Amino acid sequence: MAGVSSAIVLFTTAHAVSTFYATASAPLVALGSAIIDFTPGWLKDLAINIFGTNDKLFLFGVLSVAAVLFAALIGRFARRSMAAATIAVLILAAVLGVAVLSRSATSLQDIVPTLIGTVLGLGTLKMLVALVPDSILPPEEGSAAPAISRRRFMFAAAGSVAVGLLAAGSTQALRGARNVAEMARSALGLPPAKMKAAPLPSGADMNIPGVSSFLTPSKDFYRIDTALSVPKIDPQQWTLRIHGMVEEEYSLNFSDLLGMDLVEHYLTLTCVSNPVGGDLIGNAKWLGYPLRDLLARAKPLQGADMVLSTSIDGFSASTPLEILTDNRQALLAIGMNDEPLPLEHGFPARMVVPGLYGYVSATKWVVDLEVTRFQDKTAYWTTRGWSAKGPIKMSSRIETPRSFAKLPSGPIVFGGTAWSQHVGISKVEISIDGGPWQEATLSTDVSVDTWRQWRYEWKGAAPGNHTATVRATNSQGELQSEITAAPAPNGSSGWHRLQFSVE
Ligand SMILES: Nc1nc2c(c(=O)[nH]1)N[C@H]1C(S)=C(S)[C@@H](COP(=O)(O)O)O[C@H]1N2
Ligand SMILES: [Mo]
Repeated sequence: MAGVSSAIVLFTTAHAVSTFYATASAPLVALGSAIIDFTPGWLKDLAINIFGTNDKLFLFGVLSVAAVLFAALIGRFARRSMAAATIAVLILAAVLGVAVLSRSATSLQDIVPTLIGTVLGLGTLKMLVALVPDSILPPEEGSAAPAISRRRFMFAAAGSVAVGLLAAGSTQALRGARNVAEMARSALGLPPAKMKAAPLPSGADMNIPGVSSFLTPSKDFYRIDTALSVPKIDPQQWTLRIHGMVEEEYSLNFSDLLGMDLVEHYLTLTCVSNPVGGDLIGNAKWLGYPLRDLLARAKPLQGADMVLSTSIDGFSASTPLEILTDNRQALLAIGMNDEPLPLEHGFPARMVVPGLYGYVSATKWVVDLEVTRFQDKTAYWTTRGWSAKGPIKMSSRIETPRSFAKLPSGPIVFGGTAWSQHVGISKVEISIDGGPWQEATLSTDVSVDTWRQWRYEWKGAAPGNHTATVRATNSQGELQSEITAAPAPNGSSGWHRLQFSVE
C-alpha cells in the first residue's frame, strides 16, 4: 500500500506540474506515446482491431496495472532496504524521463514535472514506510498500539493519494479550458487581408549572425502581462463592446470581425520596462481591423480624448483618441505572423498601436473599449505610478558582439537594431573607444513603424579592451537622447554602450 500510494503521488503530481509544460511532459502520456511509437505495426493493427478507438484507453489501462504492480513490489522491499527501493524508483524515473525526452514536442526543461513527481513520490514512500506498524501481522490479543499505528498509516496513505488526485484534477480542469481555446485557435482559418502588406524587400533583413531577425518568430516574441494564467477565450463567446462618450454604442462578435475588411501591417512592439540594450521588443506582421474605423462607427462625442481598453482579466490601457483616429495603422489584431494570435499574445483579439508602449495601447484579450477622457478614467499601470501617456522613445542597441565578448583578432562586425516607431530611423552611428562617430549601414526601410537593423565593420581592432557606443537619429533629424533614464515612469533612455576585448 505504501508503494502504490507513493506511485499515485508520483504520477498525479507530475501530471499536475505538467500543465505548465508541454502536454507530452506528463510522464504517463509520454510513456504511452513512446510505447505507441515503438510498438511494431502488426501489434498496433491487432490492438486497433480488437479495441477500436478504445486502443489508447486499453494502453493506459495496461500501463496503470503495470505501474501498480511495480509500485507494490517496490513497497514490499522498501521496508527491508530503502536504498534498494530508492534505486528502483530512480530507474523508473529515468525510464519516464527518457520517454518524455523522446517526444518531438519536448525539450530538456520538460522533465521538470517528472523530477518533481519523483521527489514527492519518494518522499511519500519514505514517510509511509516509516509509519508501517512494526508488526503488520494481526495485532496481538489485548494490545491496542498496533491498531492505532495501523490507522495512522492508513490515514497517511489515503491523505497523500487524495492530495495527489486533487492537484491533478484541478490542473486538468485548467488544461481543459486551455484546450477549448487552443482547439478553436487551431481550427480557425484566418481570412485573407483586404489590404495585404507589401512583400518584404530583400534587404529588410541583413542576416547578421547574433542580430535579431527582422521578423520575430511568435514563439520567441517577448511576453509581458499581469496574467498569472493565460486567459482562455472561446472566440464564439468573445464580444467587444464599444461604448462611453459615443453617439452609437455597439458590440462586435468574432464572426463579425472575421467578415470585415482586414489589413496587414508590420509593427514593432516595445515594452516600457525595456532597459537600454534590453530585449523586451519584437517585430511582427499583424492582421486586423483598423481601430479608426471601428471607433468611427460608434461616433465619438466632442470632448472625448482617450480610449480605455480593458481585457477579460481586468488589465486596462489608456490610449489617446487622437492617435487611434489619425492615419496610422492602429489595429484590433486577430493575426500575428500569418497565424491566429497565440494564446499568450491575446487570442482571439488584441490591440496594437504604432508609436506607443504596450502598457498604454497593446491590450491583449481585449473585450471593452470605452471612449472617455484622461481626467475621468485611469488605466492599470497609471494607478501604479507610470505615465498616463506612453509614446515610445527612440532607441538603438548593439546585439553583436555581446557584452564582455572575447574576440579573436581580425575585422569585427558590429550589428544591432534601432527603432523610433511611427517616425522612422534614418541614421545609426557607432563610436569605438570614444572615437569619432562612424555611420553604420542600415537595413532596407520597411515602414516607419518597424525597427531597422544596422551593421558596421571595424577593421582596425588592436588587441586589448574596447568599448562601443551606439546612437540613432530619426527621420526628422533628431538625435537619440544621451540622457540616462530608468524605465519608470515613461521609458528608458540613454546610449547603449558595452565592453569587449580583442585577443
Ligand atoms: N490583457 C493584458 N494586455 C496587455 C498587458 C497585460 O498585462 N494584460 N501588458 C501590456 C504590456 S506592458 C506589453 S509591453 C504588451 C506585451 O505584449 P506581448 O506580450 O504580446 O509581447 O502587452 C500589453 N497588453
Ligand atoms: Mo510593457
